[in-house]
Amino acid sequence: ATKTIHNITEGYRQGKKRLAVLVDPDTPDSNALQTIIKKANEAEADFIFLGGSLLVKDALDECIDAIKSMTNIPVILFPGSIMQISGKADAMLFISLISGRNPELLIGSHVIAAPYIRQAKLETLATGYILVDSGRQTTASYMSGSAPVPHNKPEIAACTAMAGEMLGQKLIYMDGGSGADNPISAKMIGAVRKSVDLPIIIGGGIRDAETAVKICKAGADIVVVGNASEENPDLIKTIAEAVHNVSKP
Ligand code: 1GP
Repeated sequence: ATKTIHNITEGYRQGKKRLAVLVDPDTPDSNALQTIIKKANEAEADFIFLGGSLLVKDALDECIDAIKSMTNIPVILFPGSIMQISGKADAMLFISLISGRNPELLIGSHVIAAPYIRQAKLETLATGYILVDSGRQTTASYMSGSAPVPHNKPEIAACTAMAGEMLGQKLIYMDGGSGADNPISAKMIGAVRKSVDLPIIIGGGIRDAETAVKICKAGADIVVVGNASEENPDLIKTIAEAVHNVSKP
């Protein structure tokens, strides 16, 4: 299956700016989940990313079933570990932590997961994942045991993304980590935008439309909003409209 990668790549080629709402499968109750998905529908959000660094698999399958019963928005797994794979999703970010030097997260986990993914007939989106220092230690940087790219070193991010593209990654995801104090700088996004011909996903600490627009204008193709969508689901619509407006003629 190659449906989702076509969707993302075509969007990028056409200069479309898109919003991914990040849902934590550990979302405490089904009311909270329902509200987020309802708002994502109303906002015409483009993707639901599903993941969290600490969840368990049963909760994941249930969560996908629940989401699928409420929306047609594609559900893309954003796995924090090999426990977070399910054939019920439309696709999965097959993440290589290229900012890190931890072999398990560059290739080890992928080898373990590969036969399972094949069996589940799950579409994989080869993603060069770059963690960026965002002012505080995030779950992602702690759990991955890797040093993030310093916030003020756009050239390191650019060279990392370039190497990712040369290695055959299809997407670049730069992440400040969930709950980042500072979203990734426009300067760093711009440097990466100039260095690769790939769709760029940006997330971490985006809490308002203004920031999302700035990030799109700097070169992001997909903006990911997690914490803010959970804390204030009404923001989903505001941010989606702002993001979509950037690409309207
Ligand atoms: C985290 O990119 C995501 O991996 C989103 O971060 O929860 O801060 O929006 P937030």
